Amino acid sequence: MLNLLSSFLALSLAGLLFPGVRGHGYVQDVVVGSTHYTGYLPYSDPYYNPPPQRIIRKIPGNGPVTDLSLIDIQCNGYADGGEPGSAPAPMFATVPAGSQVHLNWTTWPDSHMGPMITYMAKAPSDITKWSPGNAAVWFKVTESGKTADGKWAATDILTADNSIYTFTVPPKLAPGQYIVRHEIIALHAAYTYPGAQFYPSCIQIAVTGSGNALPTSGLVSFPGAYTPTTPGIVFDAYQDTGAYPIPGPPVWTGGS
Ligand SMILES: *[C@@H]1O[C@H](CO)[C@@H](O)[C@H](O)[C@H]1NC(C)=O
Ligand SMILES: [Cu+2]
Repeated sequence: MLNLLSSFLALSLAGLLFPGVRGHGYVQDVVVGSTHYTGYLPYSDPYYNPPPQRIIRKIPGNGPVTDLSLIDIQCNGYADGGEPGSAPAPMFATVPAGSQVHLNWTTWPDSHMGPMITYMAKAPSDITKWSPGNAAVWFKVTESGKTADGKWAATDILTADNSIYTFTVPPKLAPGQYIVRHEIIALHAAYTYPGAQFYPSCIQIAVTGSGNALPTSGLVSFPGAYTPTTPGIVFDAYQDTGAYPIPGPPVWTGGS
């Protein structure tokens, strides 16, 4: 009882002091090997002059995108000063093919169950100047939805892993510059469309190595890859205790 009361008080206090912190989230840190790259921090970075140099494309805040037709669905960026969404960031991380990338999410709310999905797109030129727009350039490298015993990638597994999501860059992936588009789709209101909440994050990396694998077909665009009728976009996470169909194309396995 005392415990309950004190956690209730702590939560209410946190809600009063940090009203923006209670819901939603974003990737706040990227770890490759022993190197940390702070993510784009939407509540402090814009107030620095000059702004800190990041490897993650800027986002407006910790909230979701819900309209699948907008460019915002690509990187949680919006058309801004003539930029067609997903304004490039000035830096990138160097990642050897086959190595792990750890994405540190802000504390994810328990209520926001859903899948975690990661795509990549190879930049045809300097990644710090490239925006894919509506081009079909994305391939899926990993996905996790709901396990057979009902555990969601977010929040169950993410929280058990201290809010760190880890994926491996395909070992045979051709070297070059890539955008990693990583997202959580929160399904707590996805029983209708619009309803599902998309939290994409675009991380700029340079992949090194001697691989030469690259998908040549099945590439998708954002917006475009998901529509209101794509399986998994409308899903009643409370009533439907069956398997969850993760939206988007199959995972590309040609680089493993
Ligand atoms: C995730 O990032 C936060 C903020 O920088 C930090 O406090 C926390 O220790 C990081 N978590 C891990 C497991 O590295
Ligand atoms: Cu939310």
